Amino acid sequence: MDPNDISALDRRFGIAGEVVFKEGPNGQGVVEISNGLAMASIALQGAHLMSWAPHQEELVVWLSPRAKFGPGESIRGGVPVCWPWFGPHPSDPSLPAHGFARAVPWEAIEAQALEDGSNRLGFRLIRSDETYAQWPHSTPLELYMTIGTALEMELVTHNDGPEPVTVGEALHTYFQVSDIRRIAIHGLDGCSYVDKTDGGKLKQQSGAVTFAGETDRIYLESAADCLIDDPGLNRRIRIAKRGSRSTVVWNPWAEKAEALGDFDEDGYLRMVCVESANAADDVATIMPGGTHRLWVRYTVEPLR
Ligand code: TA6
Repeated sequence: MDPNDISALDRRFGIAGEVVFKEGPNGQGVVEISNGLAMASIALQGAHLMSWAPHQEELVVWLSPRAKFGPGESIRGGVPVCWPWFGPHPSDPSLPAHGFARAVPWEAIEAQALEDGSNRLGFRLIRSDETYAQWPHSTPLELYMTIGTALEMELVTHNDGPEPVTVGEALHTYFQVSDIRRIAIHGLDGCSYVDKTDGGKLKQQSGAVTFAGETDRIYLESAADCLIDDPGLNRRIRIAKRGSRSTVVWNPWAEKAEALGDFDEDGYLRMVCVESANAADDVATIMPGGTHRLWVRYTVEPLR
């Protein structure tokens, strides 16, 4: 099936009244989900979840109103898939930061209505000569999402090649918050982290993470749930994960957000990235014939 034939995709995978494949504002393929539990939208490029909210809840995943769309563009916000490396390429600075997965087309491979009223969708990255030139390994990549009162995502890497491969990856999730200056992130107390705003120095977290300026940290050996406590929205976002040994926390603050050019006015105040990753020394090595799964579940609770 032509992955760009939106009407054919909708005939094959659409679920009447719940899951619709359609053309987005810039002609790119999008999937819109609205079931009895939640809403979500997904760009086919990068299998990029752009928004999610359980019904009666403020948006949980933040998308910049100035996000750019189009072939090769990375969408500011949502859940960019960073793969098969995280951050700059380890040896070739000419290659795109965070890998190519978020910038290339993916194909829909599954759409289901589950008994609990949620929808499960599956996508597979479409390989090309260009991506093989950057990554000459046979490593099929799939992303599965379950859209309900929780959002579950699972990034699945298969190693179909004859040699072990080492993958850096992240679900680079932008969470919507009332005001970055008022939130606190729990679950990282005592973890070592690489401080990318201080020359990559290794430091140790003490207590909750709070924000008063540009923050860009890779927490190592961090497996516990993270909690984003947001008094402004009177909610706690719980981030549970498996298959991820590092957690990245990022807010660009005003100057960097302005320089990036796709944040709206003061947009940096309304987002925080908490990324479930395998980055820095925590990269994942997959043996021939093996499979690596990075799984997350996001839920929203009232702030006690
Ligand atoms: O995950 C944090 C980070 O690596 C930051 O250093 C910043 O570069 C951010 O990702 C956004 O990167 P992008 O390539 O999406 O602009």
